Amino acid sequence: MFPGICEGVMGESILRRARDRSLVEVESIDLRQWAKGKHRVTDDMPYGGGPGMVMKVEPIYDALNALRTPNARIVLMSPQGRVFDQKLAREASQWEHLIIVCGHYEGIDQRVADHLITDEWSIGDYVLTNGALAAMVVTDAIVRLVPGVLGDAESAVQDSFSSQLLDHPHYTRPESFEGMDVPPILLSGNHAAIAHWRESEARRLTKARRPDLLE
Ligand code: JDE
Repeated sequence: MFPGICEGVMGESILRRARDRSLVEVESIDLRQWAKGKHRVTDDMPYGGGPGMVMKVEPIYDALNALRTPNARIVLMSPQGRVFDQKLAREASQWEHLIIVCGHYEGIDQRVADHLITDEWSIGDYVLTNGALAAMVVTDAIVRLVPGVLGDAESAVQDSFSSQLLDHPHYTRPESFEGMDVPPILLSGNHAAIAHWRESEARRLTKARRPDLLE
C-alpha cells in the first residue's frame, strides 16, 4: 500500500548501489494496481464484527498471480511469523525470487496466509502500522549478504552474528577527548593482543547483554 516507503529505503546508500550495479533487482509494487472498482478498495470490515479493517484476499491473489515465478518464495511480514534472524537472512540471500507481502490494518484475510504464502516472518515482538517497514528491514539484511554488494571496507565477514557474538567496541581519533581515553591496548601496535582484547570484550558484552546467544 505504500511503495514510497520502499523506494525511499531502496533509493539510498548500499541498497541503491546494489541495484544500480544490477547485483539485485528490487521492485516495490502498489497493491492498489490489482484493486477493483472506482475506489480501488483493498480492505473491508471483519466477519464476526469488531474494530479495524482487514486486507481483502482478491487483490493480493491477483497481484501474486501476476508477479510470481516458479521458484518464488512468498513471504508475509506479520507479528505472527517466524522471528527473522541472521541465519534466515543468509538463507534468503540465496533465493532466486522473494516476494514480500506487506500487511497493514489489523491484518490480512487468513486465506492469504493459509493458501498463498510460503513463509511468514516477524521482525520482533511489537506491532507496526505497516508491514512495508518490516519488509525494508529484512530486505536490507538480505541484500547486504548478496555477493559483491558490500565493498571490502563494509565486508560482512567480521560482523556481529557471523561469530555468534555481539561486536566488540570501536574507537577512532582523537586518542583523548574531554578526558575520555581510548583503551591503551588499541594504540599498542600489538596485533595479537588487540585481537585477544576484542574477542574478550565481545564475550563480556554478549554475556552481560545477550546471554541467550552463548547457549
Ligand atoms: C512484523 N513484527 C511486527 C501488523 C497488526 C494489530 C495491528 C496490526 C499481516 O498482518 C499484519 C501485519 C502487520 C505489520 O507487520 C508488523 C510486524 N514483524 O507489525 C499487523 C496486527 N495486530 C498485522
